[in-house]
Amino acid sequence: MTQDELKKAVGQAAVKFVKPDSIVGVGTGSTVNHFIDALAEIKDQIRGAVSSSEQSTEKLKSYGIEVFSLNDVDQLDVYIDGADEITEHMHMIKGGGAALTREKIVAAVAKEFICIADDSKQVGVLGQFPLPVEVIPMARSYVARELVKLGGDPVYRQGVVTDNGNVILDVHNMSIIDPKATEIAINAIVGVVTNGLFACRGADKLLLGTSNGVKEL
Ligand code: ABF
Repeated sequence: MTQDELKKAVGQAAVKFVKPDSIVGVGTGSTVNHFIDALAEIKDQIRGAVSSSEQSTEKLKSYGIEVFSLNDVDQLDVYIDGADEITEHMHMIKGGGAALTREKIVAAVAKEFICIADDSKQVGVLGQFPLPVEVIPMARSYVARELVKLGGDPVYRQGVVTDNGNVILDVHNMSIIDPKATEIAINAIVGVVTNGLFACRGADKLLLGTSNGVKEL
């Protein structure tokens, strides 16, 4: 099976975790796009969605799925989202799609975070994928210097402005032995909005697309 077929399989499998008459937390990326396609098939069974990006909002609305403001929702039963890397401990690197801040906000509100990913995303140690860090534009150079002190090689993601009007530094060669400690240390740098480590709040369940079918971990 191709990677996209694996992504489609997990996107479809995630629908069974959507509760009737609920508002669903929806992530961002190509795997999530398959989930949205599948969600559209049962749109009459849900109240709507809270979205983690303008990209997902546009797709949800194109299917006639109501998109709610997170401020109008007390809590979410489930948040469905992809990842760039995920470990056996359910720690992730996310943000390849530049949506990491809103993804982390919606994930924080959800009772259950279900990650959907093809098996190429499963890693032993995080960091092969450059770690995205969302930064207030005026602080970009200062944050880059601070990230170097932490042992990383930050690269400015040219031409990308996030939905929140910020910029992204992709940090290469980070030794992420303790994901929670690294997440906290990067967030402590003044000017950092969010970083793409989802370890303090990791996934609760992983639907992994493999050539032998979808594994629930
Ligand atoms: C999104 O899913 C991002 O956080 C992450 O970068 C992306 C993975 O992209 P894809 O599903 O397209 O492989 O949540």
